[in-house]
Amino acid sequence: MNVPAPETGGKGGAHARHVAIIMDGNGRWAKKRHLPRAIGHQKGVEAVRAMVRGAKGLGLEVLTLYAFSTENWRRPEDEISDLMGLMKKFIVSDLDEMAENNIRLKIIGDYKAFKGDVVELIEGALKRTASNTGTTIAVALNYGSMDEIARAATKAAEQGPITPETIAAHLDTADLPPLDLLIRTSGEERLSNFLLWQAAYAELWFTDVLWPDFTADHLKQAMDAFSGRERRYGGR
Ligand code: V0D
Repeated sequence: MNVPAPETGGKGGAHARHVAIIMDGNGRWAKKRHLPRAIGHQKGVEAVRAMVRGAKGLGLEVLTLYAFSTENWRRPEDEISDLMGLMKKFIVSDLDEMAENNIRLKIIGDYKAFKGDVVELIEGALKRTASNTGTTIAVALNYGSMDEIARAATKAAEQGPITPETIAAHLDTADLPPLDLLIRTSGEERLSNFLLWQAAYAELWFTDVLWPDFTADHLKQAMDAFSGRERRYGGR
């Protein structure tokens, strides 16, 4: 069935291969300091950069980051255009380093809904890193899990019976290893329409640390805790 093989032997030791992070708390970080929200987002980008650099040293195969959700379109227009600006700036400033560090970029979500210039930059970044063999950074852009599952089920139905396996085979994450660990920063303990299907057997880790303050060391802590936990997948 659609269930991962249970880990063999005793307690833990298993190493997280695929970690996802809901990067929450940029706004709260700024508010605490009486700074504009945009500064919080800028700080958030710096934390992303540090995390991408740190992922390599942690032996992660895949780091999935929730950058822009389908719900983000409901934010004020000037904040959305700020985020679009940050995206473009991020690609221009960071693509070289990521490409040189053998990072493979992947997008989950419907990024084609963005404006033409953003789509072009994204597709350039995907192309440039497509044959890289190091850490995969999967970035959720205009991503919503219910939307992803609906799209996957539609494709599955076109080809035959809908089963958990055929749905899973059409998810945006179909080519990635199973999600091991899902982290959310900034104190909220919800999935907020992120990786609902993939989280079925994942460990969940919630921290009060705000995203701009979250470091590779925090990530390591969460991964170490994961290694210490025995996963049963509902069995015994
Ligand atoms: C940080 C604001 C575009 C929110 C936007 C590595 C978070 C800027 C990309 C991206 C990030 C573009 C092309 C591509 C993959 C990703 C991106 C990250 C962060 C995480 F192929 N903006 N952006 N990726 N931020």
